[in-house]
Amino acid sequence: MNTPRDVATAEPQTTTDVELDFITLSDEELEKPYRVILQNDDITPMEVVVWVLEKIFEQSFEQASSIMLEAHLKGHALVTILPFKEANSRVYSAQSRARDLGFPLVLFLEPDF
Ligand code: TYC
Repeated sequence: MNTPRDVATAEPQTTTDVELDFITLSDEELEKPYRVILQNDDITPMEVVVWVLEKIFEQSFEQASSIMLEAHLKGHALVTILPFKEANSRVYSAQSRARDLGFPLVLFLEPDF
């Protein structure tokens, strides 16, 4: 039997395998337009999604609410279309803001070409 002391000093019983995919984009691809897609989840509050869209994607409250509702109802929604670097940086900022508040909001990119 483990005493509490044994438990506290035991090695972790689980391991985590992380898979990373790296993609390389040419200069030409970096200039091309990418769709920023908002993904629904069951946890992030609606008002947090709207706030993130307003702050990071400079959407009006009406636009942000409509995009959030479309994602909520259909699973995902188009937020905006931007060149790769700008799109990627906004996705990073939006997800960071959501993480800071403790929510798992996800946005992703799709080539629009
Ligand atoms: N489905 C979430 C809820 O009911 C709200 C939500 C909407 C979350 C859109 C993410 O992209 C999203 N609280």
